[in-house]
Amino acid sequence: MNNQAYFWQRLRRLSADYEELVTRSNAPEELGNGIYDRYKNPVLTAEHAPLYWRYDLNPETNPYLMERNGVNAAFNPGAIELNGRIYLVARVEGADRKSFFAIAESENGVDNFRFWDYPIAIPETEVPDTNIYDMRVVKHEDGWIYGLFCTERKDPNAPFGDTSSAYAQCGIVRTKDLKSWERLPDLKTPSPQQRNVVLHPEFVDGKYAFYTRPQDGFIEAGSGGGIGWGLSESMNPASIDHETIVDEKIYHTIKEVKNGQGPAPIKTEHGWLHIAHGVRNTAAGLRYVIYSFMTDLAEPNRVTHSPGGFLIVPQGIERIGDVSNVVFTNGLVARDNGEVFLYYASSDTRCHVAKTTVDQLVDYVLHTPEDGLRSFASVEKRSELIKANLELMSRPEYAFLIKG
Ligand code: M1P
Repeated sequence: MNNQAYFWQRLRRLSADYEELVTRSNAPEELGNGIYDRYKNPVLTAEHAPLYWRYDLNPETNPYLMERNGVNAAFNPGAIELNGRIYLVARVEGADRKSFFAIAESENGVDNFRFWDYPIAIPETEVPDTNIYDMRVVKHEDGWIYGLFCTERKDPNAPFGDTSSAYAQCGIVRTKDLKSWERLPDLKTPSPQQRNVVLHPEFVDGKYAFYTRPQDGFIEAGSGGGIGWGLSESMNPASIDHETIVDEKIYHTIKEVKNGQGPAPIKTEHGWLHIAHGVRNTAAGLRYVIYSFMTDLAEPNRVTHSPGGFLIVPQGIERIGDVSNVVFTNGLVARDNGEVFLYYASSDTRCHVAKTTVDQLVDYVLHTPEDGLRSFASVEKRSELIKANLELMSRPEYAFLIKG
């Protein structure tokens, strides 16, 4: 086969495979856990990146149709609903390890996500970002849509030869239409580094309110005690003078090493419903799970309910990827009809959706027991449940349930 024929045949095949992937319908897994339904297929993967992002499509300059600009992963998306359509602001990672943001759009929020033609060119500040990722997209009551993300730069104090020390801060952009983005100065806080910073959607005491994640180093939260909180007079520039801890990391829990706010919380009649990630250590490395808690409506920095354990834990294929044993969320859509699309990524590789409702999440958060922090307390709690259930199971309507 001559090169031209090879090129066109290969392009047709790639195009057919791509179309099959992006038009594939998705369905919830059967039964679920009563809290949410995971969907069978990931909603976004590296392969969802359009062919024209990855290949030079000119047979003269790329006769072998080589993938020279590969995409490694599509994960950790911010999410927003606008005019009934769902937009994910995904973290796309190129083969060169640089992450960037790109918008993928879907009508129903569970499948047929297609990237817009171009990724977002986030304007730089005076100190250019080396890497940007994990945007939390928030419709604020001031009328702007803000995007808060992690900006990573090489540590200027790294000794000669140290090519991996970095520092993380919170970058901020705003938009009205997801098309044109204005860069604002990075958030200033008293902490040496920041990641997982999220803007609260409403003013608190007339100020902008932030969930922060103070950390001593790039990876280690260190003395940064958990999900933090701070207020700023303005967004341009945004500056927090005093940081307090909302949800602390705790020994021998799912958030022992560190934790971080996920998307902006959902306002419910019972309080602000938060989805977050918690990290613990294992002999096989860090394990990231998703958990939830609720804070007071008038004081969004005061926890009122804190179910013990995880809400979402990596399962099956989710456990495997570039950074294995990770589920992470920074995007959800709570629709006016009460439905919630919770977007989460697995192992820093791909994005999934779990569908639930505000009612289900509220029920889960209000009525799931807290972590007793000791094995004895866990057994006590479980035994109470078993006792109550065994009593129920002596009733005729439970006769089909086999004991033991
Ligand atoms: O690799 C897992 C996650 O690690 C970071 O989260 P955290 O700051 O809580 O450790 C982030 O880089 C996140 O993007 C990544 O998914």
